[in-house]
Amino acid sequence: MRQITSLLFLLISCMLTAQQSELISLNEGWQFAQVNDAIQSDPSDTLAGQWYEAEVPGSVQRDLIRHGVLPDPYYGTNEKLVQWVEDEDWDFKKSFTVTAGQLKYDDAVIFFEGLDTHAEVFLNGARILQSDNMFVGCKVPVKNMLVVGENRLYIRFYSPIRRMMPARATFGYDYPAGNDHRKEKLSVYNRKAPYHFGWDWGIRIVQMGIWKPVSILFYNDVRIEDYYVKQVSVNAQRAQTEHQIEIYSVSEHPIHATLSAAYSTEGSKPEKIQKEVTLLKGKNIISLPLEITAPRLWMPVHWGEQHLYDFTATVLVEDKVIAAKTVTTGLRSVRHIAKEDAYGSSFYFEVNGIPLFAKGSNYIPGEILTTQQDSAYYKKIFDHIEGANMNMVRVWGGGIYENEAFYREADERGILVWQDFIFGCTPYPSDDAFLSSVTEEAIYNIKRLRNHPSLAYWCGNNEILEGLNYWGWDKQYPKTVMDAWFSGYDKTFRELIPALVKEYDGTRDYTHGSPDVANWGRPDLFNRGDVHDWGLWYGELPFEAMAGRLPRFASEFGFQSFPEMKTIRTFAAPDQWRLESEVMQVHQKASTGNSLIRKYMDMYYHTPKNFEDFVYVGLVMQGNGMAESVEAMRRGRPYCMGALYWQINDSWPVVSWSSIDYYDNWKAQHYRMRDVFAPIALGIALKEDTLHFYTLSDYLQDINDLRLTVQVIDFSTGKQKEITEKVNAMANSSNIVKTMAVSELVRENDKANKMIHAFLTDAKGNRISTKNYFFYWPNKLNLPETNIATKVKYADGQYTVTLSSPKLAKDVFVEIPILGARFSDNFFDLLPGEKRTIVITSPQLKAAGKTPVTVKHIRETY
Ligand code: NHV
Repeated sequence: MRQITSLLFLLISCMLTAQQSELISLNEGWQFAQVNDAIQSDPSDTLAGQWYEAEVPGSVQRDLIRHGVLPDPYYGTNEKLVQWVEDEDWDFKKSFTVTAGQLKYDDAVIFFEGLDTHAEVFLNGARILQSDNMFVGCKVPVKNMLVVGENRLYIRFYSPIRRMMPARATFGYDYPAGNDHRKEKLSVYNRKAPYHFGWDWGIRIVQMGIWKPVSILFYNDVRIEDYYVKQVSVNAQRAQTEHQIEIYSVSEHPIHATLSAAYSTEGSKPEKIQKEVTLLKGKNIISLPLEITAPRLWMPVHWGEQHLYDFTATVLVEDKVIAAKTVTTGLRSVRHIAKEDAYGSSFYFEVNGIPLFAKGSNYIPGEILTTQQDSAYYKKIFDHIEGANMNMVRVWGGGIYENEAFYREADERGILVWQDFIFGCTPYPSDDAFLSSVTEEAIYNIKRLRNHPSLAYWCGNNEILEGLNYWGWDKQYPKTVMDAWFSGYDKTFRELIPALVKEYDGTRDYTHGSPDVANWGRPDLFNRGDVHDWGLWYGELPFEAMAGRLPRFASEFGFQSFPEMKTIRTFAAPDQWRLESEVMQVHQKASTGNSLIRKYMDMYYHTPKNFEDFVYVGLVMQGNGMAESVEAMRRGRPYCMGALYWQINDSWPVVSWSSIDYYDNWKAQHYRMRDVFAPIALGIALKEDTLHFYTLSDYLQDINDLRLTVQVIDFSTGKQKEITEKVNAMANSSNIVKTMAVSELVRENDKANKMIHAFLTDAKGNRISTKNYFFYWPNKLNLPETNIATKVKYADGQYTVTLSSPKLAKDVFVEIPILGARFSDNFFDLLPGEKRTIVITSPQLKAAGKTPVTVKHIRETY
């Protein structure tokens, strides 16, 4: 279907006569230099400085690394060697040719989609732009400045540090921006990705440069500046849409035109609405209502198809198309339900009128060198999101408003997006100039993202109110400053931004910030809204405790681990493989990180023999512990309606809370999230000596022909008992389908030697969910010593590994020294006598080369 409508658009585009418009990329041919090198007093001398070729989109630091001027910042302690760049100013220049034909167009507009951050742009001797917000794209009309032949563009980027130092001096304090890794906290004055300044998982690289494409548009008469398909109301019977079309005219005379909005769907003739309009010079905003009966709805993943419509707006004058624009969107309704109820105040999402349990994670930019996020990157991150059965991601406020490709992947795969505005963990200024920049930024990004059906929710910021209330700033700053921050908070996040969301989106819900009111230190507030439950980890609560303090919606909770050894080897030599070594400390940004991992490991595991075992046990602990929390949340619906863990990814190779490391290696947690987020998952809870078996279903239909098998397995001798029973999985809910007294299964003094192995099979006998239940964590289990037999079938691109063990091998980790290889499964329990086959894929695997495959299990670590 998409092809048909794309063809329709192609046809319309072809009808746009060649002389009507011309769009030319200006990404090629840039050079850059440090200011002192670049500027010469004699203009004819400018080429004498040290100019380097620049990649656009890119950044100064990324280019300096590419040219070998800066070392690989991820290796060893190199981070400190790249810091000097942020204190310098940088110049970019390029020339481009304009033809006489191009100069004949009515207008020429240069579009800078993103300049990071303090920039002045010159064209042929005129200053055409000053900008200071990396999140705002700028269009500049330049027809009068252009000449036939060579034209010169020059951009000066000012150090965001030196540029904003006077703001700090006049404020008289440093903001409490704890994640900004420099003494002078200048991140707050810069409308620039906060994570560039460092984070508690983040390397600091405060970049400068042209971080988004640059282009020039030549056109006659009019251009369609923006096209919003506003979904006024959508249900299965009809979709009421309002097509808001922004047309910019350069004609001195009014243009009488026919404006139309059209779409077509498979099996039906194209539909359209049109209107006679008069376009005046400048901006014209015209709205066309369009009703679609029996729309094919866009559904989240696991709920149905992600149908997308292409809508095309055209401006016709005397049957000639003079401008056209197509928007791809899905028709659906999304509402955030926050209402008082018997427990407190609910927090959940309703899609097409159906309550959704949100399964997912918090997402950070996956590259510190932001522009390395290309289309392959977005595809890959969404493969990981989809691969773990998520249906929602939160684009967290310390990163960036993501690129188009991010939301397009989300649209196509049915993943809902919770979008923070980019503010986090510290108060910000709220003076008029600052707020006017924020206003521009909000309008620009709301307009840029509002056509995406995946975009579900706007959130003002991450944890600023939490910080103001609970992080002790009132003891460090005078009352006048605190008061100003509180009132600045209200002005920015309760007045300004929501008003802009209402005006420019008008369909989606907004919250001032996350969390709403609940605080992890005050479980009495867990009955209201969303919670960032850091009781696990910072609060040092055991994993088991999470089931007893369910929130209405967990928008953050997490646990750290080291990345696996093959990732550590990329940045640390063997003599650095110690927790407190200089290199490992550079790659552990959370001050209490190592001690907390150790503390939890002491609670649950025998002390690992060496560093490599520590890394492995830590991965397993994170995976199993987080799965326990997430399962409890899913079992806890409808009281609890979401589990978005902190955090899915990394922006460089580092110790962090992520479930996938920087080189795309799934940590144990990612496999366990895949299992516990499965559309139908089996859950087990122990309550008063009784095991409760749950079916956890996201499907919209009841599944009535499932079979539950419960086995008691002795760690050494294998299966001792088996019970099977027919069960159902009721649609979109969590239900207890069977209970069994523990005493029926295992004697008290046998709990350290036996486990419960339970699984669900469908009518055809296919396994759809498996769950191993242990009565204790490994330091209280009598895990047997055992050897795993491994057989590998080697083929190019794919190894098939068959494993078996005479006795239980717990949390088996299959390792190969190739970054980013994919495993059909990993970190699993191998039952006594079980034969299990897994498939490893990577283009780097060769049949002839025989890359070594090694295995490890918990009993071997002590
Ligand atoms: O520390 C992990 C993550 C952060 O990376 C990120 O900013 O929003 N984390 C922890 C918290 N929030 C977030 C909770 N913050 C605190 C916990 C304990 C004391 C003070 C603050 C994310």
